[in-house]
Amino acid sequence: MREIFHEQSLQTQFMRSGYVRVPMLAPEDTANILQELATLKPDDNFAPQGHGGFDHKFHCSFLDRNVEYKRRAFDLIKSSFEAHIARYLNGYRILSCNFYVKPPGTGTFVIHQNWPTIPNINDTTVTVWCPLQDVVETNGAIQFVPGSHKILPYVEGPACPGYFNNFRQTLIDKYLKPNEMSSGEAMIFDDGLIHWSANNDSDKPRIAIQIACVPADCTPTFHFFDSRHPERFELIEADTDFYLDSDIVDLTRRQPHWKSLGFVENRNRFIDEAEFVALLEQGPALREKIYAEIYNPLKPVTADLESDQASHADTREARATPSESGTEKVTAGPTGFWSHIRSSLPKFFSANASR
Ligand SMILES: O=C(O)CCC(=O)C(=O)O
Ligand SMILES: [Fe+2]
Repeated sequence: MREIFHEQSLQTQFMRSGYVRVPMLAPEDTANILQELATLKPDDNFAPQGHGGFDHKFHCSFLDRNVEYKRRAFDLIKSSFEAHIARYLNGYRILSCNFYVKPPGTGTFVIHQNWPTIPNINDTTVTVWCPLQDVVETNGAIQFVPGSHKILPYVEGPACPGYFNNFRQTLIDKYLKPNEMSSGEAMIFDDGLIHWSANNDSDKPRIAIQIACVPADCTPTFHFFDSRHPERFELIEADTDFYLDSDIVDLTRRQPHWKSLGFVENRNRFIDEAEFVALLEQGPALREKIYAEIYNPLKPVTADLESDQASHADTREARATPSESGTEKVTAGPTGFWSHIRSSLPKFFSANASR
């Protein structure tokens, strides 16, 4: 079993609910970051209108198109948090860092799981989320479905909306719970946990920091979905620079310079509320198995990947050519998954998803 936290009580709590809340920044750290943030100049001026069909109404550093800004934001956040994170997490390193700013009166998120950032989706990557002012439900506190991590092998991504796509409003009405937090506190959560935040209905921007952390012994990867091969994901090496240099739109097309690390099966499928409730109930047992088995050093997780990579070696060259926009043949996978994707893609980052 992977020891995610130095402290056993945090590990136990995290494995059960998918998140822990911990003190992180001192007030002077927060003030210093806000001061530095005021000198940064993203292209969207912290009030985005969306681009390329992605209709986001919150600022996210990754989604901005000013690469110099993205690098400065990354350096500022990394240097401010690295030592604090090391106090809690055992053997994890920072992969990417973002400011998330919701201007007054807007910024509703789309409900999601974070994209996998390593090959094995049963292993644990985490997000550290730290607000720079107090947060409550009405100014965009982060909301979780407790215990929704590691209950279904699902890969979200720029072309793959959440497996709960058919009951999003129900999640908001019945399952998502807001977390009131003080400025400088942090949530450390499993990237598979279902999360969301509502509009910022206050008269001040809601500023938060998100830091994606990966086990230092894993190679970070992006799961690329190609509509011509809906049965699989291609694993693309994707370390820090990948997120700094790529635009969200780039990630929906195979880029010729990407380094392939092989393929994994696409097990994605949409479920309904009844199955979701059943999976939440079975969660502790499902996770016990995953936590216990998957890190067994006698059964290396790379074995499957290597054989999969070999069996697909003949098709690799064809895949390196990006497809023409809108001309790809739509292939219904075993679950009819791709047909759903086409209809929901433009809405993926919609600020209006729940309003
Ligand atoms: O800032 C927010 O409200 C959401 C952040 C988020 O989705 C994340 O930290 O992964
Ligand atoms: Fe997220």
